[in-house]
Amino acid sequence: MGKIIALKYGKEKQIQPIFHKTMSFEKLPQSQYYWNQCKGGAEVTDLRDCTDVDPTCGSKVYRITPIPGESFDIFCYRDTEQRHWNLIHNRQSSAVDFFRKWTEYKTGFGDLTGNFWLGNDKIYSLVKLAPYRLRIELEAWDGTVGIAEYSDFQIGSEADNYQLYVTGFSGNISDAMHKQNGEMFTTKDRDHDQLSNNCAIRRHGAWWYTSCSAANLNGRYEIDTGDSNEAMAWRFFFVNRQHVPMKKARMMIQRK
Ligand SMILES: [Ca+2]
Repeated sequence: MGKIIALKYGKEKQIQPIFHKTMSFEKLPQSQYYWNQCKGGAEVTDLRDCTDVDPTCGSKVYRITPIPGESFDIFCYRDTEQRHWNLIHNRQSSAVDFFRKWTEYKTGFGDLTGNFWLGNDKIYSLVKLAPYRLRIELEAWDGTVGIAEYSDFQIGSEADNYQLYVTGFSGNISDAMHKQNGEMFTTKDRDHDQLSNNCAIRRHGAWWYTSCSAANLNGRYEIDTGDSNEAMAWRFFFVNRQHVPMKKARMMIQRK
């Protein structure tokens, strides 16, 4: 399972997804989440995550239980192929400030139906016990839409500083997450990046920075008036543009 990632800094790191497959999801306790209403008013119970939401059910907030004893609300997004995704990040305006500290990225912040970060602990609860894929949808200020999908996505626990494992790119834009693979999460108050300074401060965000990033989706919400190191940006979204500020961005994961 181990994967050796050759970095540019003259060393190698071993990136290893850890799946604890000993737990059984068939043993989840009976759900009493009356707000998990679907088409026709039918109750959706025992939702492990959005992947299990019936295709006829719409996009909205559901209560899920990815791990027995760990339940939380999440926005389940149904795509054009009627597949539901766990939305872990969404940005569509400047209404929510994303330049926040470690504990806020740990627990999550914002509005699940608007701008938000789900929370690193919750993302870890989702990916801890099963393999997931990641999909990133972006929209530039001129309306151009970009999709980046990764067939394998995982993060570590807080003890591992939520180390990122992401690979298997496909899509119609550049692979800007590649540089972040294997990195730990850095915020303005917790520096785990490769730079002598703090990349979260330099990029006005929080991310799996190297020194620093090709994608910066928690950066400042800015109108595209040119490349910006601090913006919510994606490198080479447009050819020959280094850090292209995005108008919309969202990240979602789905169990495989
Ligand atoms: Ca640093």
